[in-house]
Amino acid sequence: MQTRVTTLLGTRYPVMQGGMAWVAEYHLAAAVSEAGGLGIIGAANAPAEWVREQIRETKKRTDKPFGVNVMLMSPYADQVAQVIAEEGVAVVTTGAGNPEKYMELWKEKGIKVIPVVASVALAKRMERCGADAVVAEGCESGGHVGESTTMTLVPQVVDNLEIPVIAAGGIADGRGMAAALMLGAEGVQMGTRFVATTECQVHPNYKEKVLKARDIDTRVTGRTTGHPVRALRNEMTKKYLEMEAAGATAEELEYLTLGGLRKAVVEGDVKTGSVMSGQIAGLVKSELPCKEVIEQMMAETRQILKGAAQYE
Ligand code: FMN
Repeated sequence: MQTRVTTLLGTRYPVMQGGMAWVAEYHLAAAVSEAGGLGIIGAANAPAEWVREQIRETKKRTDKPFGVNVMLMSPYADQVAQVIAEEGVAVVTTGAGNPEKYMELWKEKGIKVIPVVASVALAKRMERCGADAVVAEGCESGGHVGESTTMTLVPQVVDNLEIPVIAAGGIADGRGMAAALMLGAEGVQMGTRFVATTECQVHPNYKEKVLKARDIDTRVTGRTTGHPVRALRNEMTKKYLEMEAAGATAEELEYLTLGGLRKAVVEGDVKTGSVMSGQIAGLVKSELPCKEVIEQMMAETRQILKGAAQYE
């Protein structure tokens, strides 16, 4: 399937794996790229040398394009931006801020810059500052979330931009992808679906929790602090939401989640850790290799798009 996104990314399919803190390391990124999508290393708050090593390990496993997700609020963002330019990757996705100050550095190296946005205003600002595409991420998604749903956000971003739009949030199969294309997106990014893959290195407890999740099992914590995060409900989210309702301060709440994602991903503590996941976890019922996830999804998408003629 060819869209402006496959041309931009240099991939076979318009499918990206979301950069996920602690989750998206080189095994996963390389597997997604080898399968024809765009694998992405999640740099999050990691030091630049960790990112360099991840890029090099990914290159050992695939000669296909892959990307790095840069969290612009990271204390290491400047060094990470530099490492990315030095090592050379195909794509950078950015979150939590404005990538404008790195644009020249990356563009000079031919790196495509794709900010993740949750509003039309931010999407327009990113296009003005030279973004090659945007990921429009709806609040169904796992991790940090905005206000709008994918269904409402994507067509509004599409209407306001010239550059291609990639839809994210709540997509895990061909039905979701076909719907995203119908909304005007030219590609999709998935996080939660890729957590439950063979190549994903998260602790088995984390995968099991995603696989067992039902439709209503996620919770959004942190609305009162201005940093809402979606995760699967557990002891931590229960306590957090109770404390939030009781008027706890941002500091008290932060203490509860400090290192929480690492605890869940690395140690498998899915009770008191933060099991970030999107609402679509309820649809994810089996752990599969990335190649199967992508190929099944593409076959299903094509089938649905063909069948769409019945509504004429
Ligand atoms: N997005 C980022 O831009 N940076 C991150 O560090 C990040 N960490 C995430 C960690 C987890 C465990 C999950 C599930 C998502 C994270 N995300 C992050 C969002 C994903 O990149 C992706 O956009 C999102 O998961 C898409 O929605 P979905 O989960 O419904 O597929």
